[in-house]
Amino acid sequence: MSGLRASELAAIERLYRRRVLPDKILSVELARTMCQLSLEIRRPIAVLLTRRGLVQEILLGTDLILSPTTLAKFRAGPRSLRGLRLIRTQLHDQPLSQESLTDLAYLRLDLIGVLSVAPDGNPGHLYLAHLLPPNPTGQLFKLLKNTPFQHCTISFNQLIEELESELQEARAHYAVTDGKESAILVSASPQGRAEQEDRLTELAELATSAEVMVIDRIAQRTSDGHQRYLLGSGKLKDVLIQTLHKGADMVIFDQTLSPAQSRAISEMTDIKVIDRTQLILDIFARRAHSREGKLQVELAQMRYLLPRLSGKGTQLSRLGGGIGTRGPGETKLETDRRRIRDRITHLEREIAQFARHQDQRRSRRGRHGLPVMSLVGYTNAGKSTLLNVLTNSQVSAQNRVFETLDTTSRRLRFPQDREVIITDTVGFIRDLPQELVGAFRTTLEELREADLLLHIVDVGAVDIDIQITAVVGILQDLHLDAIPRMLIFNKCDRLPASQADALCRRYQAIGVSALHAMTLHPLIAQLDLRVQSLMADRSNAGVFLPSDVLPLASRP
Ligand SMILES: Nc1nc2c(ncn2[C@@H]2O[C@H](COP(=O)(O)OP(=O)(O)OP(=O)(O)O)[C@@H](O)[C@H]2O)c(=O)[nH]1
Ligand SMILES: [Mg+2]
Repeated sequence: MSGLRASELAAIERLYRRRVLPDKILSVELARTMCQLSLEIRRPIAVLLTRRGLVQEILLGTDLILSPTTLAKFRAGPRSLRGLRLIRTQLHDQPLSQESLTDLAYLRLDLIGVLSVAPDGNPGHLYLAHLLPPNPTGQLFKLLKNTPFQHCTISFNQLIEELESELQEARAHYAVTDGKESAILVSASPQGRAEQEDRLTELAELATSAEVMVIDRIAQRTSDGHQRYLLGSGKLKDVLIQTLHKGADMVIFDQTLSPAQSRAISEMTDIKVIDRTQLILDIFARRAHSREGKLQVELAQMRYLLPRLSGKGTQLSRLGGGIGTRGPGETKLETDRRRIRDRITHLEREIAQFARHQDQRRSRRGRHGLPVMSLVGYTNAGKSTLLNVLTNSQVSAQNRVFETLDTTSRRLRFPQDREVIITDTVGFIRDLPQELVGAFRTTLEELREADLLLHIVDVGAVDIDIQITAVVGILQDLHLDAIPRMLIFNKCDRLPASQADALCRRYQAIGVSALHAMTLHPLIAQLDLRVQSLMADRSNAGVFLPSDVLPLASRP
């Protein structure tokens, strides 16, 4: 409030003492004083009024940034209004600006109004707008007919009551989410349209896998990835407005939000905003069944959270329950950095113990001398389905990403009693969050034991090159690229036979359809050949080979 005299400041401060009756938008006295003061200081003055008619905040100028106290005290959800209205004076008589309407929508104010100051310092015209419930025309707000202030007869409490009940009704019609959380997906990157769309499709699969209903997707091309909010503040407001208007519970960004960006966004809105990594962590938290898996997910969540703590502890509670905060970490969200660090150390220790046991398990298995073949590949490629059909097992296989988290090993017996161990592991995804690669290192350590990696690809996926490259990249990161690999194109039934054949030839892959056991013969024959040569190599190297393998009944 620079450049003002002490007397002017005192007069402005006194506005806090004013009360407005519940059925009035603004009292005559308050309107008069605001207009006179405004003329005196040659600046707009705005008051934020509560439903009880108290002045919550006074703002000078036209920028509207609510204080953290106000944001925390008056919350707005997608289906409710904030319970605050803003009335601002203006020295020139003009309709509500686009900026004001944006503020109305993204802050979900009860009402926004501008009151023109007449040249004699009296209240002039009053321009008003309020939000609309979701409607077929997609209109966000309604502009009320402007009137001279003294002729304004609108009863505020009646208006707001009607509006609230319309919002409730519209909610029943529009947001049919079966009690699920719902989200708007946003990609903000310099990538081209097609690539962004592909990625949004994958993000939608991830959301579905986390049981989040996708209400809309927004692709925004940005030139610079290092913005304060990941995308421009105007565009971010747009996204938040859409989210609220369509009744979504949260925004999910395809790009990773830096800790600074997460904080900046959470200061601007109380809508839940998460990123792809948090979504993936959430899915992992849902799917982790084994004790080790749970520890690994919790470790990843803690590592992700640590730099995002503001130190105030309030940032975390902003996230609320549900997506992005689910899982073993849930009860610890209120704890401070120190306790999270302690927890991380503890988890690391426990996981290291598991890793030692796993080594022992592996060496026991190693004694049988059976070759190990590990299924690797993009998530949802059909790895578990293939393991099931090859080994007559019942590992869970479903049409949703990250179905498998825990490693499973089964025996596969070929004719002439040759046997191998086949292991199924967690699927890969492009840009696998670093937190997860680190946390799943022990699970992925299993792959180190493999004599052969069976790289399973969903041949019907729109972007098989991207998926293959992502998997190969992760194998390189894990230093597993020296292990021989066999490329297997699964789900050939999804393409016309000629097209599937052509793709298999082009990539030198073996085509199968795990859903149709008959199609597996060429693969089994190939695997048998590889096993024979593996065994031959081993016996040449003097490795012990069991002449007669364990009976199938003792499958692990
Ligand atoms: N059309 C068709 N669908 C298949 C085939 N193989 C698997 N599927 C389906 O693909 C979906 C994913 O299969 P999963 O075996 O769970 O895939 P996964 O690679 O183990 O996936 P994650 O564990 O999530 O990494 C399931 O709905 C399967 O029924 C196939 O040959 N053809
Ligand atoms: Mg699986």
